[in-house]
Amino acid sequence: MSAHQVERLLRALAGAGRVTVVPHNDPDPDAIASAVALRYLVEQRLGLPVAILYSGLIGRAENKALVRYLDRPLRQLGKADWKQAGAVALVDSQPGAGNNPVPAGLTPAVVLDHHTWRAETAAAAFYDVRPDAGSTSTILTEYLQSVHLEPPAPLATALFYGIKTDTMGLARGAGPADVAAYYYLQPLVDIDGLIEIERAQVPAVYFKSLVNAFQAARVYGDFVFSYLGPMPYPDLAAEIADQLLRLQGVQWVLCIGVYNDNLHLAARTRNRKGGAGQFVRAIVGKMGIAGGHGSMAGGYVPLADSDPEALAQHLGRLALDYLKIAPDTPGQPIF
Ligand SMILES: [Mn+2]
Repeated sequence: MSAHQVERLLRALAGAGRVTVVPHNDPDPDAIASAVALRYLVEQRLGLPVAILYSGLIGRAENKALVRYLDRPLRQLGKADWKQAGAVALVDSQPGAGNNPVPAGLTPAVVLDHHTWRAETAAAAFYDVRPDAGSTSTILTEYLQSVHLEPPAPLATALFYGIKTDTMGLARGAGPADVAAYYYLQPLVDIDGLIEIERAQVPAVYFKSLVNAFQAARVYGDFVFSYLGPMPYPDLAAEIADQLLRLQGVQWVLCIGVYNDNLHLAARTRNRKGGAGQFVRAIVGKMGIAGGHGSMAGGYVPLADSDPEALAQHLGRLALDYLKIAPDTPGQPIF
C-alpha cells in the first residue's frame, strides 16, 4: 500500500464537495470502524464534510457499545439522503452484493472491501477489494499508516476491534496484513474503552434467545442446524453460529432466524478449505441473496407468504443435501 494509492482514493472523493460513507446493512464492528476511519482520512486530508449513513439495525450489545463509545458517528439513511450524498464510498460491501442500500443506478466513487470480487465494482473511480484480507479495517489501517496519520485512540480501538471480531482474534481468515495492522494498532488502543465494548451488558431476552437456539439445534454428523424463530436483531444468527461451531466434532453450522419478513442465514465452517460462501449460496440459490468468506457466510431469503419454519426446514434439508448427509439422518439434540 503506497501513499500514492491513498492520493488516488482521495482524488476520487474530492470533487463533489461532500462525502457519504455507506457500510453494509446491519453494520458490524468492521464495517463501522472502516467507515469511521475513512471519515477521519477524508476530514484530515480533504477537509470535506462526511456523513456515515446505514440501513438496518445495530442490535448486538457490543456493536451498540462501540457506536456509543465512538459518539454515535452513524445515522440511519433516509430516502432523501441520496440527493445530497455527494461522492459515495461503500465500505465492507460492494455494489450489487445485496447487503447495502446503494441504489442500482448509483455508482459509488469508492469501494473498499474484503469479500469476493464483484464485477459491478469495476465501475467505481477507485476500488480496493482484497478477498485475502481478514477485514476491511486492515485495509483502512494500512491507508492511515501509509500517509502517516496516526489514528486517535477511539479510532485505533475501533479498527483493532474490527480486525479482532472479523478474524476471531486473528484465528479466522487472517493473513500477514491483518497481523501487521493488529500489532500496529495494539499500543494505540484505549484498553478501558475496549473492555467497555467487549463486556457490554445484554438484555435478559438475550439469554432466552441463546437457550432457544441451543435447544433447537440438531446435530447431523459433523453438521449442526438450528432454526431460531423470530430474532430480536438480525445478526443474532451469526452470533449463535459462532458458538455452535465450538461444539466438539462439528465442521459445519447453519443458523436461520426470522427478522423483518426475511429469513436470515448464518453459515460457519472449520473446514480448512473453507467453502462457507459456496455452501450458503448453494442453499439460498435464487430464493434470496447470499455471500461471504471461506469460513463465514450469510444471506437472507424474503419470506413473502411462506411459513418461516417450513421454509427454514426446507433450507436445512438443502444443506444436508449439499453436505452429502443422508436426508433420513436423525438430528440429535446437542444436550
Ligand atoms: Mn468485514
